[in-house]
Amino acid sequence: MRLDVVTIFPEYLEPLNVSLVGKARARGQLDVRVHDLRHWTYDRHSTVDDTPYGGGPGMVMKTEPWGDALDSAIADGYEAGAREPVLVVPTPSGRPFTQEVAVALARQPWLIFTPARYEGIDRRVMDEYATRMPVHEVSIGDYVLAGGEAAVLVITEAVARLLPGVLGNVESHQDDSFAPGAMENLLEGPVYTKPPTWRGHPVPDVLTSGHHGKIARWRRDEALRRTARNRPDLIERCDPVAFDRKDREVLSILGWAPEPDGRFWRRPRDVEE
Ligand code: 6GU
Repeated sequence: MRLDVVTIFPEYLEPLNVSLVGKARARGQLDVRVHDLRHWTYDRHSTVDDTPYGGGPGMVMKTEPWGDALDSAIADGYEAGAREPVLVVPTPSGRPFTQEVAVALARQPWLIFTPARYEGIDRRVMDEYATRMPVHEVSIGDYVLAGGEAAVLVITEAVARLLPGVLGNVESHQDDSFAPGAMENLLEGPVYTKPPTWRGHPVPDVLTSGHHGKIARWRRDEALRRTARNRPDLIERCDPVAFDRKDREVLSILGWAPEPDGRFWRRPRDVEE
């Protein structure tokens, strides 16, 4: 997979040299090119932004540097044999970046990222490239970052670990908390390793019992507990056929009850914990 990133902070992308993504690059599984947007400015101050038409606070990134930078990265990629570029535009106004989107992006041969300051890029840039390639505007969550670079790191890591041969264990991502279809989208429960007791905290007995059936059931109970506590929205969204008798028992103990349609809703509490 080829990745191009156009940014005014190339050094912000240094983490792409480290860990999983760094190793994937070293092995030739990922070809990452970071481009300095200011290279495509021609004035003394390397200006990349200007005041917004229509007024208002903040600045808007100018069309010309982005157009020239993207044209250059795109021409470069095609010359290197890359095909079918997809433009990924990090913006708090984008569609939510989910595991499903990560899986879809991991199937693409070439991603071009355009991290911007949050007031954003002149709309005509996206309109122009949308005539030549798919453009995906994505947000990594409901908060506002000062710029899209951190989002590029997040998206790249989520995508790179899905590429064939990048994760050591092929099955590692099939039971990810948000893997499409996996565990009905429950969060993963807690994990333990040696020593058996640390500072007076023992590992739960069931995990050392050798009872595979009991271990699987315990893990599922823990997953349900953690999901009910941290992400009640995921329980409410679950298709009720995904819950077996024991699941229902656990949810009921946690204060959940089935609606007539079968979906689970948190029972109203007298006192909030
Ligand atoms: Cl992708 N960019 C910025 N600037 N802020 C964000 C974001 C992206 N996703 C959530 N907040």
